[in-house]
Amino acid sequence: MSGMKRLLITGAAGNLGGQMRGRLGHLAETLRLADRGGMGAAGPNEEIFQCDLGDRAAVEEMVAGCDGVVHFGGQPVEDVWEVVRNANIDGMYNLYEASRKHGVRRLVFASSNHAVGFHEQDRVIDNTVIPRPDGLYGLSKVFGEALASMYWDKFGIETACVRIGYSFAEPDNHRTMRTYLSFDDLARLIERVFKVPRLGCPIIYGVSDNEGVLWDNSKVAYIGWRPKDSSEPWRARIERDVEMPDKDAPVARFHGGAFTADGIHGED
Ligand code: 15L
Repeated sequence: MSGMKRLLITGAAGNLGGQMRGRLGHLAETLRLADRGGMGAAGPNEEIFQCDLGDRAAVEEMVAGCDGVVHFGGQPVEDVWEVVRNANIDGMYNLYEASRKHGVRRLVFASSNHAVGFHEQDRVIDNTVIPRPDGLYGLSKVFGEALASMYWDKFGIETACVRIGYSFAEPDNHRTMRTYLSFDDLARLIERVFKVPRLGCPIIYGVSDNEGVLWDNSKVAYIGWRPKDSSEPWRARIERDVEMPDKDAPVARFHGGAFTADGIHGED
C-alpha cells in the first residue's frame, strides 16, 4: 500500500486531521483533504474538498480516485443524537459505500476509547473486550467499528480501527496522563497501517508508551507499531497543578472518564 497515488484525510480542519496533514504527505503523491470547515489553501501536493459526511453524493465524489483513507471526520465528542447520527452513523455508511464503489482497499478509522468507556480502570483491557460505550458518541464509534468489520468480512476492505485515547499537545489531568497519544506516535501508527502487507480489520488502542497505560495492544503486535513517546514530560506539572480525584469519581473510575457521567444531550 505504500506509495499511494492519492490518500484522503477526512476531518482535515480538525485537531488530528490538521496535525496529520503535516505528517503524512510522504505516504502519497497527493493528499486529498476533506472537511465541512475551512482548511486554508492547498499546499504543493494537496487537494482541498469541502464535504458534509451526511451528504451521500458529496462523499462519493470525495472518495473517487483515492487509494486509501484516514478517517478523522465526524462528530468528535458527545452531542445530540441528530448530530452524532448525521456525522458518525450516516457519514460512516456513506464513506464505506463510496469506498466499496470506488475500490478503496484500506482505511484508518479514528474510533475512540469511548467505545469501551464503561470498563473500569482497575483493569487493563485488550481489543477483545466487549464494547461498553459511555454515551451516544461512544455508541456511534461501536457502530463504526462494526461497520468496518462487516466491510472486511463481506468485501475484503481492510480497516485499522484506532481507539484513540487523548491526542492533544499535552495531557491535562491524571487520567489523560494514562491515555495520552502523541501526534508523532499516531503518525507512525498510520504509516505502519499502510505498510503492513496484510492488515485485516484490527482494533488498535491509540496510546503512547505512558506509565499506567490502560490498554493492551499485544494482539496487534503484527502491525509493527511501538509508540516511542510518553506523557512523562508533563508528570511534574500535572502532579503539582491538578488535584488527584477521588477514586470513585468517574474520571478515576472508568476508562471513559467524565464522559460516563454525561447525560443524553438535548433530552436531559
Ligand atoms: C475522544 O474521543 C475525544 O474526541 C477527545 O476530545 C477526548 O475527549 C478523548 O476522547 C478523551 O477520552 O479524553
